[in-house]
Amino acid sequence: MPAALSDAAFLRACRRERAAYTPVWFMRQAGRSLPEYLTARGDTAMLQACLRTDLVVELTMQPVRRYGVDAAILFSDIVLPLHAAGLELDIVSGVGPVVASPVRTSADVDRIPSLSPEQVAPVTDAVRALVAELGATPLIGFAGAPFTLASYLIEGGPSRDHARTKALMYGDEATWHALAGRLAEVASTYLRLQVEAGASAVQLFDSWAGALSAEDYARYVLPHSARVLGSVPADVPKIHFGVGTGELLELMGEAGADVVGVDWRVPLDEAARRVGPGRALQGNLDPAVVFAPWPVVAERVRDVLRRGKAAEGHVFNLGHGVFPDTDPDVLARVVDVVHEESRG
Ligand code: 1CP
Repeated sequence: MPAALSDAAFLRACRRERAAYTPVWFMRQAGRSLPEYLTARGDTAMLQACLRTDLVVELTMQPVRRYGVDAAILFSDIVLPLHAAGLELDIVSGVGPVVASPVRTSADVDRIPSLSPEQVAPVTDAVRALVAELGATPLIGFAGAPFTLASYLIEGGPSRDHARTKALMYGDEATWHALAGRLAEVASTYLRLQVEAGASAVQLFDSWAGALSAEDYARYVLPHSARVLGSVPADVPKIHFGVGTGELLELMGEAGADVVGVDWRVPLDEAARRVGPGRALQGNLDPAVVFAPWPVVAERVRDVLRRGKAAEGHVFNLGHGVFPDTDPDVLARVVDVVHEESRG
């Protein structure tokens, strides 16, 4: 890795080293509120777009150019590797991932294919092109964690309460572990391929893990996520994120994260106490705050920065993804305030 890249503020903060300023990027910075995104994607279906190298490169670069963020995240989706491996699913506009036949029995689990490198060649080609174009700006690769992926497969689509997922988990533990094990294998392969192609950090999205108690998370989920994170080379920073995970922050760190992602519900100084030493934090401006008048936004940004000082390393982010109707100019101003204030 070139020295300028290795020395980037984002990677330094992930490694809990002093950085010249607090680095910032936004979950879902690609493919949301940008007019240039809508123009570039046109009527290309989401999963098709994720497998077009030229589009992935362009859509990943757009927020870097527009906002001056300190890291790029690959334009893709957590269900992309399952689709590429041959599982029948789609991303329905305005809904999210939808699975043709939900996975609920051990025979269904056996249908889940493993992922081979050539199936995601357009993605790894995009990673290589991006690394060349990004220079000293790090590229974050990502995958969906076994629980969050399993929820889509078991429920058949997005779910608020994850009731069927929990029913399988609690009622048929062997099938649950078989399913989570397969998904861990797909996620590990997908992350390894992105890292080999040049991604300099990875994020494991367990967006819906907050639906579980700490006890259930430890028993049914943590071992599988730990396997995924453990499969990534030690020198590649690993971010582990979920929504509503205030009660799980310590365990999500123990699963093997260098950086624990925190949603907007737990202030970062309290999150640092819960996570304990040896890990950095990422977060955690409420994504709805950007709709408030600018002085309120600026004060909230400063508050996140102040509380983030309690962590051994801090990567500024939203507490969850950018809302689709967010004004891009406000996000650009947030980046400026984070940089100015943290330069001290
Ligand atoms: O962050 C970025 O800018 C990169 C792009 C990205 C990422 C990181 C997309 C593009 N998806 C994701 C990850 C993802 N996908 C997560 C984890 C992050 C999170 O918690 O937000 C999850 C849960 C999904 C599943 C998903 N895909 C949803 C959520 C549905 C639900 O259960 O509520 C949706 C709406 C999608 C579709 C999707 N993914 C990405 C885009 C641009 C879109 C919209 C595509 C379209 O509708 O045309």
